[in-house]
Amino acid sequence: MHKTVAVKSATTAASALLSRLHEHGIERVFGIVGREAAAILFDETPGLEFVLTRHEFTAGVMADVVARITNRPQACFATLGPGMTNLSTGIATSALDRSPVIAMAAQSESHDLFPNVTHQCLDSVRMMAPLTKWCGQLERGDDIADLVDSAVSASMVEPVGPSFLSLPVDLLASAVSDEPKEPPVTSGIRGLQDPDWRREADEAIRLLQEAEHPVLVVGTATIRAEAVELLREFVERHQIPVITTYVAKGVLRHDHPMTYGAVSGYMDGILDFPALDTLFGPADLIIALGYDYAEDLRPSMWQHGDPAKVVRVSPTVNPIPRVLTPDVDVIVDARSFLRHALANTGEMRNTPHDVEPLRARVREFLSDPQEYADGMRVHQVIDTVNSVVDGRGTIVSDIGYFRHFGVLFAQADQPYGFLTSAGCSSFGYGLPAAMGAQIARPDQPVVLIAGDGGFHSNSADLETVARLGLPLVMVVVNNDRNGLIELYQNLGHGKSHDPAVGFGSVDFVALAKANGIDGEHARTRAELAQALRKATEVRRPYLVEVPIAYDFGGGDFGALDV
Ligand code: TP9
Ligand code: MG
Repeated sequence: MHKTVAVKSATTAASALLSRLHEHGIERVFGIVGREAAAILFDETPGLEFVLTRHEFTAGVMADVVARITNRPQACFATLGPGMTNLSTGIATSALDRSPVIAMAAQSESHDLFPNVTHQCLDSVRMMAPLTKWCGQLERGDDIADLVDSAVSASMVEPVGPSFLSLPVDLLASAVSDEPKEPPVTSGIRGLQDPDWRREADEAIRLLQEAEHPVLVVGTATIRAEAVELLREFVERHQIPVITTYVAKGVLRHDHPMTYGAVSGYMDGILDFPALDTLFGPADLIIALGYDYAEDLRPSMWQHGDPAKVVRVSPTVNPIPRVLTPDVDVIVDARSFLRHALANTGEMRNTPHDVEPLRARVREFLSDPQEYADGMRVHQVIDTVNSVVDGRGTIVSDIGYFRHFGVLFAQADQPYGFLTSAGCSSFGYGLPAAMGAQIARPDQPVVLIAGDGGFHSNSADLETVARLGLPLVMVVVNNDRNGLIELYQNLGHGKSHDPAVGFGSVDFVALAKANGIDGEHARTRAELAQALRKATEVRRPYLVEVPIAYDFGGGDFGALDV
């Protein structure tokens, strides 16, 4: 029998914390609670629910993706010590992938806070500081709302990223003033703005009007600046090709003539075709709009043909001038730049350069009708997923070799219609990212593509998918190995080493069923198309396992610099 504990009536720091988060528009806290449950129940604030996950990394990534899609901060929570360390890869993801996440972890009681000495006590502030935009610890219960405000403000400034708040358990339980607080000042995402940005922008416009083959290289800061409609108008008016980073796909419809695609350092190798040269060779001006090196579209990828002039448009200072030395540096958000450019760009003399040979190669590659005895090829899987999703929803990719096929071929017609972790690329990201996308877009199909390595590194949250009833379609491409790493073994050594990449086989359909999720195996295009159609119609979680194999030979992977 448990003792009945007297229920405290005063407002606690815990309830003040939750109500302040809610005042910032946060509706969910993703995470796992530990012994601080005695101080915080998470039912204190109507409109703010707790979403229990099986791993803290899952909680961090779910918060990241909901924040990314809604362009508003989201929250995740872990217990002290190991809960906090498990959460750290989720926090690293929102740091390198630029998402405004408010991460929190409990901490030992303030009178017993001796890192590396007290039970489960680690120096979480020192650990999280390098990963975060702002990092602090509650020292007086009454400060809680101010600390939440600081965490939110910092996270919403470009480069957008996570904040971390450490919460000693006794202070969480402490009584705080009942005095109503002023509501927080909320704002959208903001960044730097050079007082002279219009002069730089005018210089960029002058270069644009002189250019024959300008190209827009678009990163996700363009989406965060809510500049997608302006970008579409600008492209429509001036017929400028758009090339995107992995995650900025969808800023134009996939079938728009000016969509020249997302690029990856793997693309020449995958297509066995000089794709980067075709895309960038003729360009005489690159406008890197909302450009961010972390998104893995390296300037070296666009350095083909005669050197092009480069304009950088970003709400941050140029972080590594050695890597990117722009001719014109416009320090402002993409929305302000595009508005200015739409008002000031006159007659253009440009013609979009011809990429038809690349498009023909992609069409030929994707239509591959062959049935391979050792498993489908990933391009066949993506092509089949496209035919069912048809740009209507979100395709989410975990990390692995298959991810680069998704970057190149997955169709996306809305911002974040294709999601992957471009910056951090922790494998296991896919399942929680798909869960977050489904929560943010409840009425749209969400299809996850994950490899056996990444998926099984974080598959415990299948139960969470079932419990929350998220109607995800999960496609696991299974080759019983960490295929991408086998590719690198071959690139570096000319051979594979199985003990470092090979797994025993896992029946992922049985695994899904063990977690209350239906599924099936699909071995051909026809079987996969049928399974996907069924899965998108049932509106219940569904897992399809597809045996696959890779052909590593042939193509040129020189852009990877291995
Ligand atoms: N550990 C973490 C947390 N993240 C990463 N990215 C690694 C290790 C290194 N990457 S991408 C990958 C690894 C081990 C293997 C992916 O294997 P898979 O079966 O999920 O995909 P595939 O198709 O390449 O075999
Ligand atoms: Mg694999």
